Amino acid sequence: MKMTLRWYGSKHDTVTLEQIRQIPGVTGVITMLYDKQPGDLWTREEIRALKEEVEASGLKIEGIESVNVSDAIKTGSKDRDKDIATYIECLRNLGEEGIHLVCYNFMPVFDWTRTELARKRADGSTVLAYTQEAVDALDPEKMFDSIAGDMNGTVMPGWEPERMAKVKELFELYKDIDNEKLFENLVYFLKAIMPVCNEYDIKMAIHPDDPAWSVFGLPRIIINKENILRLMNAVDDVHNGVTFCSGSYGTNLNNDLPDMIRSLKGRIHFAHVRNLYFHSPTNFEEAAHLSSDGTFDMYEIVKALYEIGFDGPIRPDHGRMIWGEVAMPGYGLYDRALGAAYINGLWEAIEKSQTRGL
Ligand SMILES: [Mn+2]
Repeated sequence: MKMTLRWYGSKHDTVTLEQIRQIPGVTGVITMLYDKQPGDLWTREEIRALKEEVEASGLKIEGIESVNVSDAIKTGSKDRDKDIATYIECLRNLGEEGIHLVCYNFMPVFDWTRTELARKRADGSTVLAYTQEAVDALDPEKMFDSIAGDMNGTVMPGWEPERMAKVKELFELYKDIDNEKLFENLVYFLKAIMPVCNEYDIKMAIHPDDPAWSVFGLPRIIINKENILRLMNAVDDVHNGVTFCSGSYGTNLNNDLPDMIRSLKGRIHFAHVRNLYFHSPTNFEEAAHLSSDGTFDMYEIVKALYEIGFDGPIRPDHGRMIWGEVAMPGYGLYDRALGAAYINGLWEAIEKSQTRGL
C-alpha cells in the first residue's frame, strides 16, 4: 500500500504539502482541481500544473478524489452523453499526465451527510457526527444552512453554496429516479468510460454512499456487499473498482467490513480507513482512528486489506479537530497525521508477523 493524505490544493487547504511531506511514511497525496464543477473539462495544462506543484514538494499524486459526476449523468437526462464525452476527455487528460486512479461517487443531491460538524467529545476534541433523528426533523432545503456556520470558513466538497442554493431544483431532477434507475445510469456511465480507462489504465474507484442508507427519500445504491458486488459483476472489468471507505460502509452496523474487503479482492483500488463511535445504530460520531476509541476493530480491517494483497493508495480519513487547529472539519493536519502513523504501525506489525511466521 501507499500511504497518502487528501489535499485540496494550495488555494483551499489549510494544510501544506511541506507539512504532509513530514508525516512519516506519507509518500503521496490524493487531490483534485477544486474549482471544477461536475461537467467541466480538466485541461492537460491544469493537471500538469497541479502535478508539478505536488512533485516539487517531494510527493506524488497517487490519485484524484474526485472527478465529480454530473446530475445529468446520474439522472440520465438529455445532457448525459455530452457530459460523459467531457468526462472521457478529463480521463484522457489525466491518463496522458500519468494519473491512474479516479475516485468518484454516485450519490444524488447531497454528498456525504452529517448533522453536526463540531460535536464535542469528552476529551475536548470536536468531530463530525450524525443522528437520524436530526435528519428526520430537518427540511432538506435547510440542511445547508444548518451546518454552514460550522465550516470554519472553508467550503466543504459537495456542499458548495452555489450548489446548495439549487437544492429544490435538484430534488425535482431526482423525483422519478429510484434505486434501480440510478443503478442503470451508473452502469451506462461505466460502460461508456471503460474504453478510455483501459487505454490509459485508469482505475475507477466508486466511493460508497454516506450514510449507507437513503436520506430524505433519495435513492442510495452503493451501501452494502450485495449492491457493490452487483456493480462489479455488471461491468466486469478491473478498471471498474472500489474505494473501500470503512467509515462510510461502516455507518451501517450490518456491514461486515473485513468480509466485504475479502469479497472485493482485486477490485479495491483505494482505501479510506477511519473509525466511528456509535451511541446507537443511528447516532454515531467520527472517532480517532485507534480501535479502542471507536466501534470498529481497525486491526481486522487493515489485516483484511493486507491479506487480499491490496497495493493501492490508502489514506486516513476524516480526523478529529484537536490541539486548537482551525481547518476544514475532518481535514485538519494533526489527527489525520496521527491516523496515518497508526495505520502504518498496524500495517508494519501485520506484515512482519505474517512474513516472519510469528
Ligand atoms: Mn471516505
